[in-house]
Amino acid sequence: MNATTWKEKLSAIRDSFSVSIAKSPAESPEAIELHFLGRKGELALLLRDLKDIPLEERKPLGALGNAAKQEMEAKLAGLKGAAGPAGPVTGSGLDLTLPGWPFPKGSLHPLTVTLNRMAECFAKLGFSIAEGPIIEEDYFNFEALNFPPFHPARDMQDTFYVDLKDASGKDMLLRTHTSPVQIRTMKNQEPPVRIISPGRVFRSEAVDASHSFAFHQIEGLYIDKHVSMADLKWTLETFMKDLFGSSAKVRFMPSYFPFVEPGAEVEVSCVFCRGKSETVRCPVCKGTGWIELLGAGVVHPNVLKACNYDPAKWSGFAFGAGIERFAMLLFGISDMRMLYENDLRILKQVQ
Ligand code: 2U9
Repeated sequence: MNATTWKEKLSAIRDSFSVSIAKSPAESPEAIELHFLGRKGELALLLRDLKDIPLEERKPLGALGNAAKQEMEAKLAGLKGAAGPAGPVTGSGLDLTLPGWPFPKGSLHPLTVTLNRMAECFAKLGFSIAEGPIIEEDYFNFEALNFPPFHPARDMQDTFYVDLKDASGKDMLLRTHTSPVQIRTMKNQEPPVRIISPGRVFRSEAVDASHSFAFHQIEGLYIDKHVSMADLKWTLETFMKDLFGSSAKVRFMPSYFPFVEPGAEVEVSCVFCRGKSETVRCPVCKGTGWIELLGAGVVHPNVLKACNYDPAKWSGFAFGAGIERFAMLLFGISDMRMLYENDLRILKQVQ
């Protein structure tokens, strides 16, 4: 049994204990006590199962189990009208001074945990967080990023337009990436710049196990003197090793994005089979040993010029990734839609 199953079982015992208590006196307090707290009662049997759980996870579970036991004992004592001298016992056997049932603790959403972990890695490398609007102007989402009007590269990102116009009369849109945040930052700030921009983005795409019309991205931008592809490679390798462990390797494959030149797709060595799916084909890397996780490149001179940065003086790298993809790898989630359905089994697995 693993820790999550153990906690679910404890929660189920507490729920059925509450049901029994509510049925009292039809169910006698003594019978309830025997059933739940007796030597062979449900709680004792569950506490015995702790021995199958790894030592480091066992301690907090033991504390949870003991807390549940104390609450049940207190509740039964109140029911029997034997709360002891501390509490005023009413005629009904109800002690109103007893502590209430603790409210179940919430947990962070897997996407939030993933973003926090990624942001922490980049914080160690000196990146700070920048945020911006979700409803954007064509200029910040496309034009300043070297997508001229009617350029076919705009079709790479099917866009949702909204019924609002910007100052130049163009339709506003839901940002298709978080890159406009970097454009806004560069326009407001002198170099050097070292930022990550996490946030929600929108693309008109059919929903399936690995696509959604609304998802989350994290992008990074580093502008300084003499920044090169080598700096990009070191930064992403350091990030991947921090996130997935020191054996993670990174490789770059040539690719095209209008805002970077050269551009690359970045792959990490498979964190599941570690490239060793010889007998059974690894479902994550499909037996290739590599997983595509990011896009990246050296910032295009046209993008620097649009932000009034002199490309002869300044250079930089940028990268982008979907946070969902990282969350699925970190928490072993096979279908992206599970991240949006609020099923407690998904939400509770992350602490
Ligand atoms: C500025 C200049 C350049 C950010 C970059 C990518 C490559 C990329 C995709 C990964 C998966 C988006 O979520 S995804 O579909 N992103 O491939 N993004 S370079 O480049 C920038 C950003 C800002 C000013």
